[in-house]
Amino acid sequence: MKRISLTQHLIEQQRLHNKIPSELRLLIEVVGRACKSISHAVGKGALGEVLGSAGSENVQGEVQKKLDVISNEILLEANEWGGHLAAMASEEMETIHRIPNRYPKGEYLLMFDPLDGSSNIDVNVSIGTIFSVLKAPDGMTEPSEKDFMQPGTRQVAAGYAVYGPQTVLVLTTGDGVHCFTLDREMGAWVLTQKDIQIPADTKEFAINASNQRHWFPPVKRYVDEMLAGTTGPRGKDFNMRWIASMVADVHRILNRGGIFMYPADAREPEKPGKLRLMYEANPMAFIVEQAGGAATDGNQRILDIQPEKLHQRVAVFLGSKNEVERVTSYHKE
Ligand code: AHM
Ligand code: MG
Repeated sequence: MKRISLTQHLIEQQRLHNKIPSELRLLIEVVGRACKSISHAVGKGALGEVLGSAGSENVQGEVQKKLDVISNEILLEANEWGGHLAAMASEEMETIHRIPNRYPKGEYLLMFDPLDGSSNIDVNVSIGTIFSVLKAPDGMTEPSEKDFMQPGTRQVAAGYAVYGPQTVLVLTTGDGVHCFTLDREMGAWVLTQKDIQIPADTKEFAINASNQRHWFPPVKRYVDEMLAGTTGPRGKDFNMRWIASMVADVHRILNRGGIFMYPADAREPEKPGKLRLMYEANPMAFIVEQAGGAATDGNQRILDIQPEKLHQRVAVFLGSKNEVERVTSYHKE
């Protein structure tokens, strides 16, 4: 098998479509390199003394794990000095991180969830990194939070890494979705799947069913109909999977279809859903749409949402197109 590295893939894409400016390529490669370091730290587990709580809370009041903090630092340090970024924002930091004055600045904005699936860190279940790239608005001088307030349609790249049995990097620059597997001996990302497509139909769904009593009627109806099996309105049996790491659930859906849901519910109407628009929903929606799937918040396309806050939460329905369209239509009835 001819091995194509991440660098070669990006350079060829750049030649073919003239779509990936060299600064963006550098940025993606730096994020890829940071993900290798995170993968290494994750892989050490107890031997690296990286498990357990860091004894701090993030801006959302969630207890930070040591690996949340380590991963955040790895991404910040890797991306500071390359000259390709104007600023970064992270799920783990209250405000944006400007590039220090000692380094040159570039025209991109990087957002990330450094370690998604925190509840799985200490139990050796797949976790990952999610990232999203925007262009800084024209004429921006000193970056501020409002420069990040761009809808997901403006993303120029998005991706995620999964630290699981294999470490993989899934990437889109708006030209399909491609997957790279980390060759641990060589320390290289090798292209292993090109142009991933999500089947439009599925018999598999993912939702945290422990929240069922809080769901709103459209979600209740949609899940009840699936659970009714062959004699119900859907006329077929559905299987359920919930890993509690969005990266791993989305990765399964990219590979064999399915629908992933983290709905808003009746508990905190002013805080829709659990997942964050900028670090989780937007990048995953971009990837899923590029793979032929769909992503909505129940009412509108996630990528069309105009963000208002850096840490804004949003309801998420994404995956196989026909299923996402169905549950979205139930919200509109
Ligand atoms: P995190 O970024 O703090 O890890 O939270 C996001 C995660 C997602 O990866 C996953 O889909 C969801 O939270 C799981 O939530 P729950 O604990 O309700 O199952
Ligand atoms: Mg997360």
